[in-house]
Amino acid sequence: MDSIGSLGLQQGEGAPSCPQEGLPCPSNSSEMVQECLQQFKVTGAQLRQIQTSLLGSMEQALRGQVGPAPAVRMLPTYVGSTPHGTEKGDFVVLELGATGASLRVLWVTLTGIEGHKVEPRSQEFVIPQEVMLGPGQQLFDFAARCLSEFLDVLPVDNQGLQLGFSFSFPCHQTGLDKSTLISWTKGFKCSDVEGQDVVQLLRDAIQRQGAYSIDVVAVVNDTVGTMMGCEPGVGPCEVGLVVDTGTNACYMEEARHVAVLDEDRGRVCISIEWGSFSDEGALGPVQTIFDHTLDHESLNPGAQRFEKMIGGLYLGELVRLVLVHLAQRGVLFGGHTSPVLRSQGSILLEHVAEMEDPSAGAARVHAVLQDLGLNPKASDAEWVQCVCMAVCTRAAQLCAAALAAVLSRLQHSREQQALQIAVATGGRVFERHPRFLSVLRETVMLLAPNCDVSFIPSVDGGGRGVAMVTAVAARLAAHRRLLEETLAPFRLTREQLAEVQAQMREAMAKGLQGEASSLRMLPTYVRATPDGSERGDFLALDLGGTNFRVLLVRVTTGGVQISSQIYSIPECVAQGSGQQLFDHIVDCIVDFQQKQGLSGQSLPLGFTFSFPCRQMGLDQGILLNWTKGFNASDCEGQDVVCLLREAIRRRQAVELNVVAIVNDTVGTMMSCGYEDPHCEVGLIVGTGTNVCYMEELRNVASVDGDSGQMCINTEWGAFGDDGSLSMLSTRFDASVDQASINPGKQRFEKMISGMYLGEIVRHILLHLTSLGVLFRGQQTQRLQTRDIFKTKFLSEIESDSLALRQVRAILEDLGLPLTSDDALMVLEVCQAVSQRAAQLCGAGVAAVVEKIRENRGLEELTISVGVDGTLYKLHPHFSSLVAATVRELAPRCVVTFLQSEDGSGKGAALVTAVACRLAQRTRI
Ligand code: 0WK
Ligand code: BGC
Ligand code: BGC
Repeated sequence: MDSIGSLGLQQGEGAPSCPQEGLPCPSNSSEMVQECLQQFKVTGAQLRQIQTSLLGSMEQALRGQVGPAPAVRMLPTYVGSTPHGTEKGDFVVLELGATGASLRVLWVTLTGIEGHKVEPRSQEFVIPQEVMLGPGQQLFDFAARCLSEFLDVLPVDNQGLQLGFSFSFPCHQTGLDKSTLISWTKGFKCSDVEGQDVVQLLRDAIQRQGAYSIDVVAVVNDTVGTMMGCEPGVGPCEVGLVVDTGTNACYMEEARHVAVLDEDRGRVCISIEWGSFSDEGALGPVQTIFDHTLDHESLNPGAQRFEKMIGGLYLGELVRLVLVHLAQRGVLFGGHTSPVLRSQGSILLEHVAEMEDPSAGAARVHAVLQDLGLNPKASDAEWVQCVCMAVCTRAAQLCAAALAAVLSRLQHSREQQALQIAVATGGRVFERHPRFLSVLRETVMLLAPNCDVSFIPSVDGGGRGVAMVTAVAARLAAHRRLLEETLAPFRLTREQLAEVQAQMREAMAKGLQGEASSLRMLPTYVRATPDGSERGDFLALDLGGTNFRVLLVRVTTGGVQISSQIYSIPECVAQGSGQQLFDHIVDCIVDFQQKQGLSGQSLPLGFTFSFPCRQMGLDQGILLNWTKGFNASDCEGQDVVCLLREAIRRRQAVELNVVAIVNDTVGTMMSCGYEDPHCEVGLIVGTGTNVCYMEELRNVASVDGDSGQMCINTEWGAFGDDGSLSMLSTRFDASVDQASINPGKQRFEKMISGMYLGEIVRHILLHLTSLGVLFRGQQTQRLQTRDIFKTKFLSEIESDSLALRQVRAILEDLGLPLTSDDALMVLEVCQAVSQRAAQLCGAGVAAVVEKIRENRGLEELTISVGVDGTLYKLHPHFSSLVAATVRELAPRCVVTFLQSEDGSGKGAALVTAVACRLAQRTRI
């Protein structure tokens, strides 16, 4: 096996008779050459050690573990799939860095038809040394000038051009069009670029150039362009290997193995950046004095050590250093060197390719050495050819060891013993060094025997591949624009929220004065919050939220004990007859009494009835209209306390003393007020939404009296039913409203509460699917099903602890075939909808607390708001967004939000307790 070293030196036709171990050779000069050539021999064991060590570094970097920096970077490229072949369009491609001191501009037309190719047009521009080493702005301005020069000769518009930027240096990518340069390599060292987003630098330069409006939609590493440029018929290639001035490879890794990505499905292309591999243990033994000298004199000493043994920028230099070494010891060229030979970088890749090419023959080598100012003897030419072959063979073998590490990684990540894989190759070392690929192939076969590898030369250096990625990026960018356009109306400005606050204040004032207003500002006849002197056992009903509850509330000196039972209100009952509904309620009460051993007892009962009621007293409430999916007949316009009492009467042998009817906002305020006397506002954000607060009686036109306060149920759910919110209403709000059982009603509620947010999201997803932005444009039956997208999904999807993968799981349960980009977009839709809801709610609360502050003529108001409702309680960000909006719009109010623990049933009981205490006092 250890004979691998010699493999590279096969005695091909015209190959010089480079000395082999043990073969007879002329005097000590050949020993000295041999000793030099020996240094470039790499054993099988050494190659395996490099393979293993590189694999170890790759896996360490994938795990993203802390600890000593892994030798290779393993950079995600945001390319998640190999080309579909459906990509189409005209693209400009700018290649910088792949081929050293030159950049290339291409015009690539993708037809989107398999096998139908349009030859790209391209032009190469030499980059002056001072530009490669000068200020970054100069380099990008140079690139922008080349772009214009190239486009000037093409019959193209100067508008709306889409560009793919192939930037062949190590970069941290945070998106297909966002990439920060980590460090320069390969003879580049421009200032003010490392740590910068190179896409932005190019955009700025194109802007400065001003000749063309070019949209830079993607930045791609050259290895990725090479892999993506693989002929679909042959591929898909899942490894891209470049050996040009520098060297690197990329490959398709299972996304779940890339720790920095929170993805568990699909694959992602990783740029390995193996040029920086420098494990002393593995590389040390194969590095020669020439490698150390080369590194020491390079632009980036200590960096890119592996690349400096393989990349085309360095092969010539290695040969030069060996020749200088041998010449200075009198072994070559009669001990003479030349100024050219002594000058760094004078032997180029082309020189080595020519001299090493077995078919070139001694004469050609002679000519090249003469161009270098040398006067070589025939034997010199042979030795020089041997040196070239030794340097290149080692480069190919080292490259093979690295590639074998990638193949082992693919076997691991795909749990495949036998791997069949296509590797796209690109770069002038492949194009110019015919033996490079053959040595590489043979060495790979020995280091990775279970891998059947086909090497596919990239047709145009990856330009087409970059265009493919650009096409995908352009599609994603277009989708992102459509997503932003769709969500823009949901992104409310401070001015818009302040306008809602002002409109709400105006509507409150009008409502209190009994003028036409979308806010009914209903007096609740609750004049005070609890003072702690309440006592007794009370029954409470809680109707109108997600659950119907019957509660027994014991108010003692030791506090309040509650036992309750949840009962369902089937839709057919909620939308049946009023009699049926109230009979159902009484059935539940009776069931509860039996379970609690209360049968036959007539406890005072407080009825939390979470619908708009005009009250004429604590125990009288005329239902104005149903909301939230309730629609029982013969109730609107009726006193619901009477309806309950009638139902009780219908159910003989039941004694119940209905003392109070309260709205759930009032119940919540009272419930929290029992703990915190500052609590003078009750807020519900659940199935529906609403707020109540303690208003100065002098401001309540419909109730006599000027002193003291009364709790007002604003019924803000109906805010905007007069059209005052139309400026904020979107087409999706209109769709939800039209499909609701109360179109035109509860417009504010339909933008905020749990019954509607899921539907708004569903309508947006349908719209985005129809635009082809989501789910590849495939409308699914499920997504067209009303209420299929529950509001609780928003809370789940937006929870920080939920990775995208779980978002995907929720959506897949809905039968939605989605990509990771889809999952991300659905998350953004949910965020936009819930953020608007929370901000509108915050603007409403700001209006209420500011009203209270002004009522009391206070500079600053400290107040608490009792809150209940599933959406407010379960959504991960809703409550903080509401609080932030209130702070923004009511800076002179210090507002504490108290989440109600016991629901409004307790509040209803406390209201009943107060009523009973007051009734008792009047009786005494
Ligand atoms: C729990 C309260 C109840 C209120 C409900 C609102 O006890 O009175 O109606 O919160 O939240 P939802 O259940 O509609 O989410
Ligand atoms: C760069 C890589 C690039 C390789 C081949 C290296 O110097 O760091 O990003 O892919 O050269 O061009
Ligand atoms: C009702 C209010 C109730 C709110 C919260 C709205 O639909 O009109 O009375 O407070 O929902 O449950």
